[in-house]
Amino acid sequence: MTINVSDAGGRHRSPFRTFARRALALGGAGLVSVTGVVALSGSAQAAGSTLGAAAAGSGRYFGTAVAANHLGESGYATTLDTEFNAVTPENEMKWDAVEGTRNTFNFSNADSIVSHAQSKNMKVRGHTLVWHSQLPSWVSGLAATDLRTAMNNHITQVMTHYKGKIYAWDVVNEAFQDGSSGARRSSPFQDKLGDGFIEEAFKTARSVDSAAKLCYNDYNTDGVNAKSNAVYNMVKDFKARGVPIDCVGFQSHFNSNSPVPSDYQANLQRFADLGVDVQITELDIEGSGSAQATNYSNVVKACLAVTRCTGMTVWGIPDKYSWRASGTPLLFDDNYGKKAAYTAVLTALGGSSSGGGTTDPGTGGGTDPGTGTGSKTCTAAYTATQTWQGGFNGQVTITAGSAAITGWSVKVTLGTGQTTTGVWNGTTAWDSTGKVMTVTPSYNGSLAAGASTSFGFTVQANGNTAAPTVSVCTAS
Ligand code: G2I
Repeated sequence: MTINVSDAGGRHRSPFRTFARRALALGGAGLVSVTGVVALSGSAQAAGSTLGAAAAGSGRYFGTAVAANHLGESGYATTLDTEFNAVTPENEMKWDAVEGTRNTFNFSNADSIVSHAQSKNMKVRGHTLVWHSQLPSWVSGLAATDLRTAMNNHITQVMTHYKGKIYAWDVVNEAFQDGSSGARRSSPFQDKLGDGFIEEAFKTARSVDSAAKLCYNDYNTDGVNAKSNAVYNMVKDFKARGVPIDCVGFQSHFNSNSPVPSDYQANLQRFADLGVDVQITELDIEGSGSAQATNYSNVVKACLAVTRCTGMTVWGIPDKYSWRASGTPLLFDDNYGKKAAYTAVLTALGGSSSGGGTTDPGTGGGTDPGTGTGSKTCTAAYTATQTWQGGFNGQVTITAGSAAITGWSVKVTLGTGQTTTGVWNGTTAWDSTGKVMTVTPSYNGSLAAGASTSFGFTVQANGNTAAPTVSVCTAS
């Protein structure tokens, strides 16, 4: 369950006691993921003037694939930092990049992307752990038992290295065949380990980082077709048997041969109805001008219409760095100029390039303008990330509105009987009842417009598994 609230203001924060401590490591059997839906903000949220800020207005992220070797280019870095609040390393986390030699891990390029993202409070999608492509030949050469060991070790080492830093992992990528067969794709994993390699990968992933959302990601699954039906049946089966899966990624690489399907939204919705989040993970649409713009707009609207569509990622920033540059499939031209597609996306997200129009704190419908902090706002969205017999972990994601903020404060009220046994990434002050904690940043107070951070806490339910109430986000 998710609650979004919004408030603005510049109230003073008192010195607070720190209860920061890492989440309990929760392992194994009985762990149930209840990662929840994202609801629209309940009160006035300034319309964003950037993609990230506009998406944040409905509690979503807007991300891009990033290549480490472009981060030094100022136009690239500026556009990334201004427009996006999530990143996916385009190639740097793939098996060949991080474990080209068995058990020798090289994270340097991926680390540079993750630390850049963290410094800007952007979400990171991890891409990808188990994929038949960009797979070193030493892996393909292994016999079954050894391959299983290598797969689980790879997942464990990579996820451990990035533990706590990844919003969602593409645990398994592109495991199904194209066409009408609905069969699994031949790969070293499929051919030697059988269908079970997918669920084994997800179970291993959950055991390593229980806070990251675990996704299955694929292409040509964007509409209802034989391939998406096969993925759908797998996800349904996983949910029925308690195999951990939190999300499904729809790559959404479109062109005239593979246009945006008319049942795109319906397809996202049927997956969401299985109890998983859905995400648009690698969006690009070949074309130009108004036709391209309309297609982009339709994709964004489809995500916004599906409550559990938690965010969108385009597969690169300027056309020139696209994996299919000649098709000019992205939102920015080679000089980082905004294309018609950019404006269409921003508009579909509810944003406006003229500066938003709703950022005036004196006229915003329902937000408390506070004192002296102008248009600074934030929203706070609660998600239960894990439950177990006797308790649960909650996470609150704070997202800045259309102006950068340097501090935030969120009030969390526990239910009757509930107590917390730990709070992390936040500093707490309790009221005299011991039920209401005001949480302020421990290190993560500065957020760019539209950027997010989160804190988490463990609740001992004492018979009450209701979600705590997250009531006010105050920005300063
Ligand atoms: O193919 C588009 C995407 C389909 N879904 C999974 C994604 O991971 C995939 O991304 C692309 C990257 O955008 C390309 O940049 O994956 C390709 C590889 O399958 C990437 O291309 C590779 C080139 O093939 C290599 O020659 C090159 O060394 O990029 C490498 C790094 O630039």
